[in-house]
Amino acid sequence: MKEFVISEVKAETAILVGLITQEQNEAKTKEYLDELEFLADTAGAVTVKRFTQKVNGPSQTTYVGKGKLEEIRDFIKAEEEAEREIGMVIFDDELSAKQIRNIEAELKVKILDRTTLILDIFAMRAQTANAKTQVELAQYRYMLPRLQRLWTHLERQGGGSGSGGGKGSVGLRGPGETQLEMDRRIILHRITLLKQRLAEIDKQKTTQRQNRGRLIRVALVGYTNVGKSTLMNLLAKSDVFAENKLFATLDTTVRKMTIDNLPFLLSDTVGFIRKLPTDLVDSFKSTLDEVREADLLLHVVDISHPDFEEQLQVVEKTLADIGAGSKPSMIIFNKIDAYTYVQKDADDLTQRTRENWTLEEMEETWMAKLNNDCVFVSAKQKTNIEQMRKVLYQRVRQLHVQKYPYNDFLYQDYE
Ligand SMILES: Nc1nc2c(ncn2[C@@H]2O[C@H](COP(=O)(O)OP(=O)(O)OP(=O)(O)O)[C@@H](O)[C@H]2O)c(=O)[nH]1
Ligand SMILES: [Mg+2]
Repeated sequence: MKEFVISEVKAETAILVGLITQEQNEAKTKEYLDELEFLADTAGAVTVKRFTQKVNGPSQTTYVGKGKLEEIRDFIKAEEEAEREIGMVIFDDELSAKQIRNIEAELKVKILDRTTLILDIFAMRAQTANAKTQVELAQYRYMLPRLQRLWTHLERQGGGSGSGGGKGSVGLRGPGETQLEMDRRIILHRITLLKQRLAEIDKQKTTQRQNRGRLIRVALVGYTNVGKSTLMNLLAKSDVFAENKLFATLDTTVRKMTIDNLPFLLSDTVGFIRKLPTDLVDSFKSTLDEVREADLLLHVVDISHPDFEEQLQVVEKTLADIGAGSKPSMIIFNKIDAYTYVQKDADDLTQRTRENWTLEEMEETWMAKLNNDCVFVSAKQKTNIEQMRKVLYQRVRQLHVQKYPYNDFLYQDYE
C-alpha cells in the first residue's frame, strides 16, 4: 500500500506533463500548467521542466504516448547524471492505477497527478479536526479504487479465466494479494470511521448554525487566491490567514458584523479550482454547508488574472454542483489595482480584443452583462470599499425584510 500513500512534498524538483487536445488547445494547456506549477509551488516543489504532447486523448496505459514517455525518461536520466535529481513527475489529469503503475515502471520516480497534489496541499493546510477528517476521507476515497484495480488486475493475470472470474488466481493467491485485500479492508474500515466522525461534527455544526439566530448569512465564495480572506479581514476586522499561495483557507470562519446598525453573519470559506477532485467536494460537505445555507453569496473574482472569465465559470459550475447555484449572489471584482491590458499603437487598425480593454471598458462590459449587480474593488489598496459596504447593506437589508417581514424594526436607512 506504500506507493499509494499521498506523499509529502518537500523542496523537491518537479517535471510537469500536460496534453494538448481538440478540447484543450496549446494556450489552454499552458494556462493549466501555469496553475499546476502554482500548485506545485504551494506544496513546496520547484518546477524545472514541462512536457506537452499533442494527442487525440490520453493513452489508457501511459497517459502520454510511448515516445514522449521515453523522452521524459531520458531527460530524468540526463539530469541525474548531472547530479540534479528529479523528485517527481506531476500529470495535469487524474491517473488510473494502471497508468500510475506503467509510468512509474518507466520513469522510476514519484508520480503525482493534479488530484494527489491538491489533496496533498489540503492535508498540509488542514488545521481543525473537521478539515483534517475531511481531507483524510477524501484521500482514502481517492486511493481505494486505485487499490482495487491493482488487485483485480493481479487476480485476472493469475487466473487467466477471463473477466470477473474472480476465483482462478492460482499462484497469485500469495501474500501479495492478501496484503492488498487487507489494505483494502483497513481503508474501508477507516472510511467508515471517518464518516462517523464527520457525521458527529456535522451534527454539532448544524446545532451551532441553528443557534446563530435570525441573522442573514452572507458567504464569500470564489476561485482560490482571489482575495476572499483579505476582504473578510477588511470587512469584518478579523485576522484570517491570507497569502499568495493556493488554498490558504480550508476552514470556514464566521464573523458577526454590522454595517450601520444592520447585523449579519459573514463567512469566509475554501476556494474552488479547475478539475477539483469530486472526492474532495463530497468529503467537504460540512464545510460547504456554510455556502449551501447562506442567504447571499459574494462571489469574489480576481479581475487581474488572465483567466478570470474561466475561473468565474468554474465557480458557478461548482456552486451548481453542490446545490447552491440559484442563490441570490453578487459579484465582487477584486484586485483592480493589479489589472493590466495591452495598449495598441495608434496606427494599429486590427480589431481590438479583450486584452486591449482598459479597466473602464472591462467594468462597463460586466456592469451591462450583470445588470449593475457587481462592484469593482481593491482589497489591498482599499479602493471602493465604502461603495461595496453600501451595496452589501442594501442587499442584506432586502433579504432580511423578505425573510423576517415582522422583524424590520431593527434598523433605519443607511444614509
Ligand atoms: N494586488 C492585489 N492583491 C490582492 C488583493 N486582495 C488580495 N490580494 C492578494 O491575493 C493573495 C490571496 O489573498 P487571499 O485573501 O488569501 O485569497 P483567498 O481567496 O482567501 O485565497 P484561498 O483562501 O487560498 O483560496 C494575497 O497575497 C493577497 O495579499 C488586491 O485587491 N490587489
Ligand atoms: Mg482564503
